[in-house]
Amino acid sequence: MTAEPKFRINQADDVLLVVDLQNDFMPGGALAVAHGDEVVPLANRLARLFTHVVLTQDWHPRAHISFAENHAGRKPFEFITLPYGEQVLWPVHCVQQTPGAAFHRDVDIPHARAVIRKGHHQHVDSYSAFVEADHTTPTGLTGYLRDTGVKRVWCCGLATDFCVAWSSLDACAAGFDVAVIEDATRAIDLNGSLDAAWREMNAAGVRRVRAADLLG
Ligand code: VGL
Ligand code: ZN
Repeated sequence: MTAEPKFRINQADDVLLVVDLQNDFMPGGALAVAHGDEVVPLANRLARLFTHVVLTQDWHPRAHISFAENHAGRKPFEFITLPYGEQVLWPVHCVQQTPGAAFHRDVDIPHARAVIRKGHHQHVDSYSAFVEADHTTPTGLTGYLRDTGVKRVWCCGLATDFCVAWSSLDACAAGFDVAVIEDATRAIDLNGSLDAAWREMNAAGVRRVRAADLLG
C-alpha cells in the first residue's frame, strides 16, 4: 500500500524545476556527479505530478571562464578570484551543442514548458537558473515564473550543492516558496560544499523534502 502524499501539488501555483540532467554530469561524463543517473527516473516520475515543468541546461561556450583549461597553469577544482568573487575551475563540460551538454537519453518529460540555458556568457558562470554568478545578470526565469502565476518552486536534479542549491536560494530570494526534493538530487561535494549548501538552504527557509512526500 502506498502512503498518502504529504504535499499536494497545486497545478496553478507549483512548478517543478529539473536542474541539469545532462550527460556531462552523469557517470562517465566530463564533470561526473556520483550516481547522478539515479535521479533521472525519479525526476521523470515527479514530473508526471506537475503540469508545469521547467528544465535547465548548463550551456557554456568553449572559451568559458569556468574551465580550468582556459587559465594557463590551472587545474580543475582549483579556485580563482574573479571580479564577481570566487570561482571553482571545472573540467570542460556542457559545451554548447556537444553530446555532453545534451539531456540524458532517459529524460522523459515531454510536457516541459521551458528550457532555461545558463552559463552562456563567456566571462560569467551561472550555477543558478535565476541569476548569474555576478549576482546581477538575470536569466529571465524569475519573470517567466511570476508571469505564469507560479508561487511554489520544487527543485530536483544536479548538482545538489551547486546548481540546485544556488537556484533554490535565488528562488527564495525572489519570493517563491521553495522545496528541494533531496533524494531526487545528487551532489559534487567539493571540500564540504554539500553541508555548506544545506546550511545555507536551511537558513534561507528552503524546505527539504523527499520524493515520497509528493509521490506517496
Ligand atoms: C554545475 C558545476 C559547474 C551544476 C554546473 O550543474 O551543479 N556544477 N557547472
Ligand atoms: Zn557549468
